[in-house]
Amino acid sequence: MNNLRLCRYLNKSNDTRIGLVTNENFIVDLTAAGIHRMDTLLESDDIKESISKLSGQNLTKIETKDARLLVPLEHQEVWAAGITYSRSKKARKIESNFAELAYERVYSADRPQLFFKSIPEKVVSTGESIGIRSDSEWNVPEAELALVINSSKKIVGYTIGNDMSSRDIEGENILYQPQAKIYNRSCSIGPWLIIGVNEKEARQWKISIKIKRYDKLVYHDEISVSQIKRSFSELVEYLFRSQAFHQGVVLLTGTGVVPDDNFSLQPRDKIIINITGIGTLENQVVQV
Ligand code: DO4
Ligand code: MG
Repeated sequence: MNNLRLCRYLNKSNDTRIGLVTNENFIVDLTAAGIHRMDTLLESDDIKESISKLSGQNLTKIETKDARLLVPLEHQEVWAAGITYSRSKKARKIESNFAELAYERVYSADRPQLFFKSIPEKVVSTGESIGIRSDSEWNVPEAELALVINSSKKIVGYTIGNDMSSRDIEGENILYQPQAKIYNRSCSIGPWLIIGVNEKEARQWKISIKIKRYDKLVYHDEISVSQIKRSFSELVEYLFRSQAFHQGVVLLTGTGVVPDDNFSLQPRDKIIINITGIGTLENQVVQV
């Protein structure tokens, strides 16, 4: 069985379903086959095996266009790692008034920077609006590979995350970072989870971002996941130190693509993030 693309979606009757996205633009309705929760499925010892057992059944398929993709999480908190790429370190040192040394040190320290990003209810899905703060003048997206981790600390899948940030607020004082990172619609995750890929394969993926303003491309860049300084297991090990995640957790792994210092998002900009091996996460900007 190839890698699996698992999603949560709303069907035409507005029911939330768990689905398997096929290559032919169909979604197989796994809820009809008895799978009601993504987080429960992610706890299973062998997710591929659990899904393949269902393939004998006559499962319902719907066309992707008839489904609205939801955030592929239910109860998982969202955390994020920072300064995991040298590009991110360089950008923070420039924006910062007096915290350059903190960024320099955390890049090479044993302990990574890990911070709480969002409760799952506040995350937006692909196709929904993503927010920029109304009290900030300098807002950027952060395109990041997201690790999907179950309660036993196992990386069971990957998805795409956007860790929106207000660079002027974070730059004014490092202690304002939670306000730069956590506000309404400050995080998007999706479009689905990829199951069955190991770290070595995921490190070969490329993350690319495009920002369109009135259909004109105003920014684009890309980076290889291999540029992440730390191993995934190292990040997960620190995240679970003295802390349990009974429902699992999602960890954004940091950004390696940062727009030029004179760039800020505007309402109605479209942010398109692609990770080869996963798919595309797309959101339009709204001021919140
Ligand atoms: O302290 C800065 C946050 C860093 C971050 O979010 C990133 O590198 O992606
Ligand atoms: Mg980030």
